[in-house]
Order: sequence, then structure tokens, then C-alpha cells
Amino acid sequence: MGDQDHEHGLSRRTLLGSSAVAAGVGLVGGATLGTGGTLIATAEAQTKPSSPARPAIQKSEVHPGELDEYYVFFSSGQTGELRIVGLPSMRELMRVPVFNRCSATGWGQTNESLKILTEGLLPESREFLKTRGGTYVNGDLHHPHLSFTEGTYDGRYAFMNDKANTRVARVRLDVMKCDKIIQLPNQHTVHGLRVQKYPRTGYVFCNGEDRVPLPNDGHNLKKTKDYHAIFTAVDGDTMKVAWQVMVDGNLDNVDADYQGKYAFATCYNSEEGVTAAEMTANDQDWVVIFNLKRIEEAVKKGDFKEMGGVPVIDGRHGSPYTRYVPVPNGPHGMNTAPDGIHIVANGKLSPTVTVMDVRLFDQLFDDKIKPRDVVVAEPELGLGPLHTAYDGKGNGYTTLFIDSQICKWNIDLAKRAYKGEKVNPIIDKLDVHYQPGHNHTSMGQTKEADGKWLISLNKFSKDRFLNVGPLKPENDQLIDISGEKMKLVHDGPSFAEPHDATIVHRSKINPISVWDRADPMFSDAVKQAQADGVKLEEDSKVIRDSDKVRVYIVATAPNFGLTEFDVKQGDHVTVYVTNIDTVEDLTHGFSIVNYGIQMEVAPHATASVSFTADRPGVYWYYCSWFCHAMHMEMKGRMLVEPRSV
Ligand code: K7E
Ligand code: CUA
Repeated sequence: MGDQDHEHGLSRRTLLGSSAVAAGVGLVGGATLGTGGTLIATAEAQTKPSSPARPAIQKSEVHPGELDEYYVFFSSGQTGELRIVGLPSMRELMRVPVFNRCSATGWGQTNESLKILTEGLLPESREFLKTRGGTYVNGDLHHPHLSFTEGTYDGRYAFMNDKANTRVARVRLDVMKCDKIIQLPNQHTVHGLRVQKYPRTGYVFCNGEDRVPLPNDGHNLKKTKDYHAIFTAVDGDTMKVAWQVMVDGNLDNVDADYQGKYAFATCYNSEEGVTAAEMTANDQDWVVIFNLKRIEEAVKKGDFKEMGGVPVIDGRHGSPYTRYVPVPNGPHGMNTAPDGIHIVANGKLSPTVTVMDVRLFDQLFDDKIKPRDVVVAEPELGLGPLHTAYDGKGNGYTTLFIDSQICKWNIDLAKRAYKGEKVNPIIDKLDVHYQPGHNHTSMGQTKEADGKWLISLNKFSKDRFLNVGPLKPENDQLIDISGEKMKLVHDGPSFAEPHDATIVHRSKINPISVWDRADPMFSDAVKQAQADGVKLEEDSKVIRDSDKVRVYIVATAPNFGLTEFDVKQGDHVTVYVTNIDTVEDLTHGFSIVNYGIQMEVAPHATASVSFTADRPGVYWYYCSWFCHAMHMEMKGRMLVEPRSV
């Protein structure tokens, strides 16, 4: 019972008197509950005697050889990659390099990845990075969100932000590789990122957190009142900026409705200060609501200023395109409930969450009601509410950062309490370890929320794992929410620093196992080979074109098509390796010793890398992916002839 045995701040009388709670009780078996729970189950037995018994604790163990039921797409914060984890086992399945560099796959080194990392950079960043290797080597990936069609995941893409260098990336879910990265103009950081849920994605909404002068070219450094924050809608199909909106305050997190009409973002620093004291001076900040149709019309009729090559609409106070709803100071998470009606702004500095009804937004934009009239509940849940997840049964699960708890509460009860009824919306509280940021439920960010699992992404693990020194892992905890009370079932250490995750039923995701030779990922290599009269799948040969040397190598276990090739010191060399093995999972690697070259070549892929052969001598290249009993022998020599003196 240990971890269930906590203060849940709930009176039995309140619970038994509440029909909304009684409705949820059908999910409880009762056997594992404490005294309060047993009473609840008894009440349920009296009201719905024929409801089928369900175990309170779901099976969380995944035996060897068994597959998980869900994919979890985890961010990795300042590590810059996307991680794929299986749920409920919480086994890490894959790491997808995005904003980082990856020693295993050659991300940030291969021509294919460098194209993706550089083509979407702003011109001024390209200039800035010229003497710094051409790309950023860091990123801060907070929010991975999958593309939608009609309110649920469609298995096409995952989109994610880079808070550190103001970028947005897209990962293809068919191959689990990043295929586009763009950097947003006018904006300084991208923090919150979410996507359009209806009719489809559509827009990717990107919150500009910090305020800077526009343009940020040094013309103004200290006149902070002239700094601005920007909200961006990226077209998820073309990965181009569709439009931007200038707002008041710093944008934090964002979400969208299930009607395709609105996006909304929490804002802090309505004071427009530049120090922590200034930023938290007021009692209230706000949620800003964006009217998508009105903004699209403004773009059409030209009510914008073009800046940095994109339309920027003025959405500050008084604009027809936005509304500002006052909420307690310093809100953080913004979460749309699967009922398609309620949205929740999480208080952070306030112990409350603010619940709004999206059906009232039309009237708000027509000025028939006041901004605060869209608020339908504001329950006090505990200290430091950061993010809220949902079970699809009318309940929210809010992380309490300061209390180190998850609070389960009922939306309907919260609305009744807001109207003055004496009911307690809090159903359960569970200790987590420790300081939770985001939390996520299975399918909980879609219309198909299934109320089975919740992950709490805890910022501190302290004493939960073997001590590994001053830098400790974080702790992603798995919680069974299928019953009335939450049950902690797994502790999962994770490296810096998952902020967010998306839990997706495996039926939504269908990756391929072998690359399609017509894939655009390596179409440049295919084009170059055609120009050189080389068949990538058949020919291993060297093409010399003055000091440019192209080396084509076919890889099939345990051989490279070339066991040696000659170049001259100073040659600009590109090596193309094509894996023609048809065996699933038979990946080769290509590494050149002391040249700092390494890349992954998965089945039927072509990968290429370019470098200057500026060190003379004998350099072995070898297959770096253990592919065959004779993998150690899968190697050859690059012979670099010294420049004649
Ligand atoms: Cu989504 Cu961490 Cu960027 Cu909250 S943020 S915790
Ligand atoms: Cu090919 Cu190891």
C-alpha cells in the first residue's frame, strides 16, 4: 500500500455525495484500495451492481519477447534529441538525433543531415555560423507533438521545438528520422509548441518566449518597452512560416482546440520586465487567444507588416485577432481536454488552475462577453501546478511541482464548486519523486484519451537510484490511472532533460523496416551518381573530377565493394556508401580512423560524407555496426598520397 497511503485531502462524504465521482467509480476493483477506497467501491456496488469488475492495477510488466502497447515520444531538453520509449515497459527503444550531433549515426556530419540542419537557417545565422562549422551543435528540445487528422494522431510526423536556437523540426514517423528544420525569423526562442488538431495539422503553433527589439540588429538595446514577443504558425506540410502575431508579454505554453478555430497560449511577464522581480510584480498575467480565421483573413487582405520575409500581424491588446484573459500571475502549462470543450491554464505561482470553455470564445471575440466570462472553474489544487493531463472520463491530472504530487481532480465538480456549490473537486493525490514538470496520459492529448496510464516527468530523482555523482538522472514515473486512485508502478531514470512526452497507441504508428530506394533522404546522392554514370546499388568505384573525388562503395555483409582507394593530400573527397543487404536490421556503418568520420547506413539506404583529405598516409576505414561473423574484417584502406614538395 505504501505509496497509496498518503494525504489525499478528500472527505468521504463529499465523494459519496457526488454523482460525477460515482460515475468514475465503475473503474475500481476495490481490492487494493484503502479504507476510503473500499467505501467508494461499496457505494458503486449499490448504484451499479451489474458493472463489470476491473482490476485496479493493470499489467505493467512486459515479458521478454513481448511488445509494448504504446510508443512514447520523449523530448530530451538540452540533449537535443527525440527519444522513443515503449510503454508500459518504459524501455528506451531509439534515439532520433534532431538538434544535437550524433556520433553513432553521423547526424551533423553526413551530407544528408547537414542539408537538413543548414537549409532552414536564417541568412544572418548562416553568416554567424560560417566560422563555427556551419551549424549549431546544441539544441533544447522541449515539446514533441504528433500530427493530427480529425482530433487524433495520423502517424505522419512529429514536430518539436528548439528553445535554444529558435528552431522547429519535423521527424518523419515512417522512418523515424528528422527531415526538416527551420529557424523562425523575428522570434527569440521557441518554447511552447503544439499542433492544429482539426481538421488536420495543418499549423504548428510556436510560442516566442523572450521579448527582443524588432529587428534585433543592435538599433535598440536598452529600450525594453520596445521589445516584443512573437507567436508563429508554421505550415506543417511545407515547413514554412505561414504567419506571425506580435503579442504582449512572454509566451510560455500553447495548445489548440478541437474545432480548428483557436489557439491559446499562457503568458507570463505581462509587466514586460527584464528581471525576475519585474516579471512577477503584478498579481495577474493572462492567456492570449488567437482567432485563426480572423488572422488568415488579415493575411489575405494585407493587414500585416512584412518582417524577415513573413507576414507579422499586430495582436497586442485591442487587436481584433486576439483576446487576453486575465489569470493569476505566472501561468505555465496550457492543456486542452479531450472533451473538446475545456482548456486549462496551470497556475505555477498560483495554487490554482484556470478552466475555460472554448464554446464561449466566439462571443468573446464578438465582444458580447468580458474576457473573464470564459472562465468556468478555478480550483485550488496545491502548490506549483505546472501541467495537466486527462483520462477522457472528465478528470484532470495536474503536476504540483512544489508539493511533489499529482493531483487528480474532476472538471465537472470544479465547475460546480466555482458556481458556489460545496463540493471538493479533488479526487486523489499521489506522491511522485520529485518535483514533477509535465505529465502525460495515454492518448490523453487526443479525442481518444483512454485513461489507462500516466507518466510523471520528475525533475529531481534524489535518492531513488544508485548515486552517480552530483549530476543525477531525472525520474520518469509510470502511474496506473485505470482505477479511482492512482498507483505508481515504475521508476525510470532519464538523462537531461525530458520536459514533455506524447503517448501514442501503437496502432497509430507504422514505420518501415527497410529504406525505399526512391526516398528523398538520399536523392542528392542518387542524382550525383546518375551524373557520374554510377549505379549506387551495383558499382564500387572512384570518380575523379580535378581535386574533387567521389568514392562510391557498395556495402553487403561482410564486404565493402572497395578494399582500398587512392586520393591525394588536399583532395575534396565524398564517400557514398550504399547498403544493399535486404536482411531486416542489417545496418552497416562507415568510419575512417583518425579522420573523425562515422555514419550509419541502414538497409537499402545511401549515406554520404564529405571531407578534405589533408592528412597523408594510410587510413583504415571499417564497418562500425556489428553486422556479421566477419564484421571485424569488413574494412579497407584510404591511401592518401602526400602533396609533392
Ligand atoms: Cu513544457 Cu519544461 Cu518547456 Cu513545463 S516546459 S516543465
Ligand atoms: Cu558491416 Cu559491420
